[in-house]
Amino acid sequence: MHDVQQIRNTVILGHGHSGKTSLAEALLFTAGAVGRLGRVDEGTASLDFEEEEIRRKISISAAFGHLRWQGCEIFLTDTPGDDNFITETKFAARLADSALLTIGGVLGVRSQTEHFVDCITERNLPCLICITKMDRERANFQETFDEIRSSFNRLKPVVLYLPIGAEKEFRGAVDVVSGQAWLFQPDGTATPTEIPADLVDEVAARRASLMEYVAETDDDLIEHFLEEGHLTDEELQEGLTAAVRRGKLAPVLPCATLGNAGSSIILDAIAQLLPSPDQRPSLLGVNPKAQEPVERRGTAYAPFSAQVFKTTADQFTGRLTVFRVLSGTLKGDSFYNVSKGESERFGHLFILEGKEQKEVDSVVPGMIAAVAKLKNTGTGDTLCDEANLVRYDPLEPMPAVISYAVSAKTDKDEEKLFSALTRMLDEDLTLHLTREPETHEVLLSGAGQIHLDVIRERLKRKFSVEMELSQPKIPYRETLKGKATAQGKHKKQSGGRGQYGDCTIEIEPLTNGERFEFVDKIVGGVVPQQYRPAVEKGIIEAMEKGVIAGYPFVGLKASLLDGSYHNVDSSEMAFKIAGSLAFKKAVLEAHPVLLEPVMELDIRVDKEHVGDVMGDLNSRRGRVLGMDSDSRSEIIRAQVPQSEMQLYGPDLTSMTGGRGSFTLKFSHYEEVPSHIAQKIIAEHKPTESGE
Ligand SMILES: Nc1nc2c(ncn2[C@@H]2O[C@H](COP(=O)(O)OP(=O)(O)OP(=O)(O)O)[C@@H](O)[C@H]2O)c(=O)[nH]1
Ligand SMILES: [Mg+2]
Repeated sequence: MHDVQQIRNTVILGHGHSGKTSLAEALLFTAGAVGRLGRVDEGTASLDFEEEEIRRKISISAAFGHLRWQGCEIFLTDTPGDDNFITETKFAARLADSALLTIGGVLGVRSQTEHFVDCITERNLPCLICITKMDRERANFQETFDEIRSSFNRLKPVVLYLPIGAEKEFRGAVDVVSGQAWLFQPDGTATPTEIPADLVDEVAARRASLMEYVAETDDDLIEHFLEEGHLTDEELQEGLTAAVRRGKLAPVLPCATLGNAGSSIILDAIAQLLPSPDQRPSLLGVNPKAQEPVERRGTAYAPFSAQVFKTTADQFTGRLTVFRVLSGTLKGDSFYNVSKGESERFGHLFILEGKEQKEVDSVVPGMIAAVAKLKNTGTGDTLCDEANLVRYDPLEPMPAVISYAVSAKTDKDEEKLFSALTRMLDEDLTLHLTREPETHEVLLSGAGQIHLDVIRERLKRKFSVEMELSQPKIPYRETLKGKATAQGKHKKQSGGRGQYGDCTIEIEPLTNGERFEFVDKIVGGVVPQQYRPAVEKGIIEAMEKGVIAGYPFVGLKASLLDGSYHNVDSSEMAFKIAGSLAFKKAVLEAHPVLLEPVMELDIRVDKEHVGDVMGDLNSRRGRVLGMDSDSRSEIIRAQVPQSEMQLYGPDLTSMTGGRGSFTLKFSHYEEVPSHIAQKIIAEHKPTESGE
């Protein structure tokens, strides 16, 4: 049924708003895979079908298209361009055989474009570059091309088609290789035409330049070129195809897919120039049992292997597992999940077309397939033939950059919320749920503000539960710097049985890093043995509640020095209260201070942003520990108080135009500077009196 040599699996990459979804829709429509040209702005795109995408007019999840062109079966993955959803884009890029990179004809290269170019060059993915929105005012093919060449020469861009007309007049393109000119038709196809007179010389010049580029990609060709001064038509065509398939040249084409202009030339280029799965290098994995490296080729006859790159949770249809077949043929009703070490059975095999699922009997390399209701398979898992084990590297999500304390809007929904969130963790590896032991809050962390907003909307739509997010509490602590002695006396002797407890304690800082130490220094029987542990308990309980700002008290050594008791009225309870009174009184005399958690921060930025990022760290009370650099970026290591890092993700994005990233982990506790501590203490006061 499916001929691997005719399959193309290509991922569409590009910065947000560069026209990826519109391009995919135009390709699907032109090839007859969908009945109408879907439009993002009208909410009719078959690939941006989720409500959260329609409302925002952006792509949030990878979506899949499937079409036939020139005898080829093309699997398209449309990806999100926004930083918030980049993890899924990276997963999709890692499992594709080739890429279409979109760059807008008006705005050109954006800072985020670099992420996508990295995805392409890291795997040496064969790619076509589509200069989009050529119909817009001020769209400029030549300037955009020059910009691509100066920013991303590593892609080796070459002009494959020259546009005919510009802006509103953009109406066709000339194939630089064959010299054939084409006029675009509203249905996305193109009809042959004469090269406009004013383009004749330019086409010739472009062809000469292309020839040189192609010749340079191959030793035989360059030899021939240098001898003859040119390549034959055949050498040029074949040399170009070979160079593109090996990722050595990236052809550039113009299009304006909103009016469906240029779709057929892009489809032609996908079919003719981009590789089939069996033309890509072998895949490297390991056999986990034998602990040996294993290679797999992308042919239908190799042992079956695949990798899961998306899992969706749906309240009604259940779980859908989407995977890319990497080698071999899958038929039947089960496979082996080597990452989990168990077989999984499934009912039907599907391929995806937008939100539709189409059942198929078997799948071969290059195909993106899906099965429903697997029990234990998750994103990143390798699936294979049980008799021929292979496991590929897992997919690493981008680190979370923003955290909020999460709770249900109404208390009764708490359980429902967390069960829904737990299901969502499954489908979204950038989402994390953690319980903070000190503040007792549950934190929801994600890839950015929009990401968490989308999660909130999805929870409401799919699980009918409303979530609230608030700034997480900072787990401050209290401690003391001085020494003090105080007496605590609890005495009540009116009516019924009285209460009497009296103790004197001395407190001082504990320097061994422990939270608490209690020393009994009572001589003789001024406080009977049985009441002394009660004093200790009273202090511990009071420590948990804190003294100056309501945070747990740490680093305390307390010595019980003296006290008195009453034969009838003394009790454990009375001594507990006396202990806590003595402690609270003593603390106020012992120079109490607040401690705050300090985080260790690694920031990656490019050189030009180092100054801004350092200046900003300074204003956040940060301390730079060191700087490092690798081939692509500068790495700044710093320590910054947690309270200054609350919205660092979005801030870093705006400081660096999306080209910065960071990781954060707890380092240690440190004293809060007194002017800041005063504010925190003052904020605590009103609730204390309200208690
Ligand atoms: N004039 C014109 N507008 C276009 C063209 N292609 C896309 N647009 C518009 O550009 C905007 C972004 O297009 P999308 O296709 O959603 O871009 P995208 O790259 O998928 O964006 P994200 O999914 O958010 O990353 C929309 O308003 C489109 O209507 C085009 O060829 N011409
Ligand atoms: Mg999109």
